[in-house]
Amino acid sequence: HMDEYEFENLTIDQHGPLAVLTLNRPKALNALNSATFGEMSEALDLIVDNAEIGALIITGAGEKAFVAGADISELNGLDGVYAGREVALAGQDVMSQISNLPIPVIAAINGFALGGGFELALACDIRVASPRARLGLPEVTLGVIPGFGGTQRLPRLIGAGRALDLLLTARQISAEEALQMGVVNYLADEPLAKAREVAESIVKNGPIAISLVKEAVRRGLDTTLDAGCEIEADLFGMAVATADFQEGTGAFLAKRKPEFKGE
Ligand code: CO8
Repeated sequence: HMDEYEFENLTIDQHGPLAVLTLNRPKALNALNSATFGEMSEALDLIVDNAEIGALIITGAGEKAFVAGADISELNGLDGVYAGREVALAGQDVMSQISNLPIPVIAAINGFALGGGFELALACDIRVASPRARLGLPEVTLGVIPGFGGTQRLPRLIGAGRALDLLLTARQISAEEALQMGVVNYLADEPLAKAREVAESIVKNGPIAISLVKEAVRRGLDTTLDAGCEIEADLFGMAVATADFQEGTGAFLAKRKPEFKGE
């Protein structure tokens, strides 16, 4: 059982088919240092290897912050083009590990999501935020740029114009403004509870279909419409070849609830 695993900077809990990964470094408002990235990567491996788990929620411990960015004291020690590039690539790997998971990932943004914390939320599939959350990309105020996928994922999500405004001004936005922009999907006083509710509504569906939807969207964003539609047709074919497809369509016709087996 996953609750047995001990990490220093995060916890993982399992509630039936839902896993919750909670970043927990109270002394730095859950900022991401290299040790935390290493633990995240290990935790994600455990989650993906656990066939019982159908969805993952990522959140931050405490009232104040989801994640206040990359760890600035660690960044401050970086020296030279090569070192900077390596740190960015290492963080990007973990972000990609999240977006490539075959299960849906929901960010429950309970407070500040700044810099790398915003980028972490962007690597998730769906975002739920507390009305008190604040989001922003303050990197340029520190003389650096986002390095964990933010310059790429944000414009894909909300368009280049709105993304460049946030990237260049470094202004913090309220959760309400983030909702209007389409950065977050839902506002909720209890973002973790709302994230659980959203996850529950996803895990009722066919797990193979869910993972194929994620793959189709992810791969389609990297290519042309025609090539993306070809990817969709390939993945549609794979879905049609599953027992879950027989079950889902058969259950509809028999007027009963489907019981998906992930086969
Ligand atoms: N890194 C390290 N420590 C942090 C960070 C951080 N990102 N954020 C907060 N802390 C620490 C503070 O230093 C403070 O520690 P201490 O108590 O020892 O002084 C403690 O957390 C509490 O923070 P504050 O006292 O500052 O709390 P406030 O309520 O006054 O302010 C804020 C809260 C507004 C969230 C404020 O802490 C803040 O502005 N934090 C930094 C936000 C930021 O700029 N984040 C972006 C970092 S850059 C980044 O993420 C780049 C990613 C790409 C890197 C690519 C790699 C090459």
